[in-house]
Amino acid sequence: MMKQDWWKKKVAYQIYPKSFQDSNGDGIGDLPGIISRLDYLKELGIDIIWISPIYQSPMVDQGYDISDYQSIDPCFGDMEDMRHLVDEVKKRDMYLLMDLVVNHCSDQHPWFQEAIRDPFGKYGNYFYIEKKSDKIPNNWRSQFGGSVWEPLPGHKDLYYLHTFAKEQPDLNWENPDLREEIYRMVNWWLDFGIDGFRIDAIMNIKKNIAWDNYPADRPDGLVSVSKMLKETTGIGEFLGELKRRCFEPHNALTVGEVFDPTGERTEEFIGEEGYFSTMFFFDPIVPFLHDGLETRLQTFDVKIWRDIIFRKQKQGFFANVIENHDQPRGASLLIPEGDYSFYSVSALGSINLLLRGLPFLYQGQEIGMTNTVFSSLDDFDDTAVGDQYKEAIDFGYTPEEAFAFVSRYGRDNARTPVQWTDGEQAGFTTGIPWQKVNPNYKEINVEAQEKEYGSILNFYRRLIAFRKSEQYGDLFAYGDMNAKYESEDTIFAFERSYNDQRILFLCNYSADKKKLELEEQGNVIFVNYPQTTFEGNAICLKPYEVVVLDLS
Ligand code: ISL
Ligand code: CA
Repeated sequence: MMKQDWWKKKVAYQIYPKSFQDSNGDGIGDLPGIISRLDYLKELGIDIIWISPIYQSPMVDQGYDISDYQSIDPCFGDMEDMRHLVDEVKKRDMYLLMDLVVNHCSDQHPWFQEAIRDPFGKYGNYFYIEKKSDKIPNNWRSQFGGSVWEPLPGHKDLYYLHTFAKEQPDLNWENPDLREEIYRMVNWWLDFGIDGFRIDAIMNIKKNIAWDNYPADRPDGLVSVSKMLKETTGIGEFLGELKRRCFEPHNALTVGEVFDPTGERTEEFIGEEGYFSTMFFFDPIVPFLHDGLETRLQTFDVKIWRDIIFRKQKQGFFANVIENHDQPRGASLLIPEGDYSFYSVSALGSINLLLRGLPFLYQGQEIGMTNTVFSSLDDFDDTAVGDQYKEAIDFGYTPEEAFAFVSRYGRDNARTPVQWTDGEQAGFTTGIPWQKVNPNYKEINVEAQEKEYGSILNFYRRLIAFRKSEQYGDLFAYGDMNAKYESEDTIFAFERSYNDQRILFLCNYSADKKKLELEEQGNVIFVNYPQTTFEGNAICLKPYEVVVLDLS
């Protein structure tokens, strides 16, 4: 039987702090803003909160470039606010995860500044600094485009490695002194009172330090650095040590950002002896993980999506997401255009919450926030968008198609401010928001949905309460999962079972009605339509109807 860790019965929520709630009118969300919304999250049924980075940062990559790991960026508040936040979270019996970004830091971090001053000294060895040679620079392309090698400022013949932006130099995990420094910092935060971490870009920490070239994959002659990461072994030594030195002694909850479409890493990473408590299940939302899926997802195919999910459900207890700060809004990616409605959004939410795994909601998901509208490339703030656009052009898209592509997949879609009200700037700020509010805030906002029983928000509240209910909580947390009615292309159905309890989840993920002969009858225990229609042994499902039956 599956291990019954406490967190498996919980529901988690990601806060992207810049866009959550501003408290002082500077247009940037902050810690006091988060504190002011804790009751809202509690009422929604959230137990675990993950906050994207709030450390001191020049914000080249919105906080994923850290210049001091042990202080809070002034745009978010200060250490006292952080203390306050931790206390307020605990007071509500909730848990707090910070974002652990240790593949790289900021080029403004004192370590890197010291490395520039003395590349061959102690801090030079905290980074990958190499002499120019026939191997350096090699042909690896950074995740945000261009070479991973950048000349070290002030040193003609030296280069440093960055797998993301050039302002994010990679930390040298091969160096035991660097690792010690990281462990000290991680333990400091755990001692401070946080409950664990979401762990950023962790697969990047182990490099092929022979710096071999790989076959180019685009006209720029470079190859995505992910190719090297995929083929390099030995990361387990670092991750095992990190676990033993930090996570284990603190009994921390850890969620790895691990891309693993083949599933080969599941057992090693999140099995009984795994490095992390769990890791995100990205397969169904990150199109580039699958050959050809990108184009198919543009005309969304429920069968492909469902089968990707079913393939890995049994392998491990993953963290389930339909969106995050790096991906489009789930309601825009996973619901065909034109089908957006209370029913489709609630169906998507039900799948997110009732599958096996730890569900993560992303801020605004609970009110059905959608992708936004961009009028030109200037509308984007994200450092990743330039290369996304170039890649689309390289792929053969026209400039119009390439713009449509980044508008659909761009990370800024998920980074617009949370829509709290239909007032000025959607109630996010009294000033000018750092990122434009999605123009649909008049229709889609928290305040309006609180007042309406049949809103998406109130549906999510009932859904989360159902998932955690006395009667079915153990079943959803610890129960098995078996796919059902798989030969029906638009039916998303599965059985969950635990001890002698069994439920059937049924969803007609389509805009057309569907009559389905049932193998077994049961009591209706959860729905997204006011009425359920049976005809003999069949159930007549309306568009995007969800029905959960108790079969026990
Ligand atoms: O964003 C992506 C694609 O849209 C990914 O390739 C992303 O770069 C990758 O998932 C790593 O993401 C994490 O680390 C990055 C940061 O920009 C992302 O926001 C973060 O989630 C660098 O720290
Ligand atoms: Ca602010």
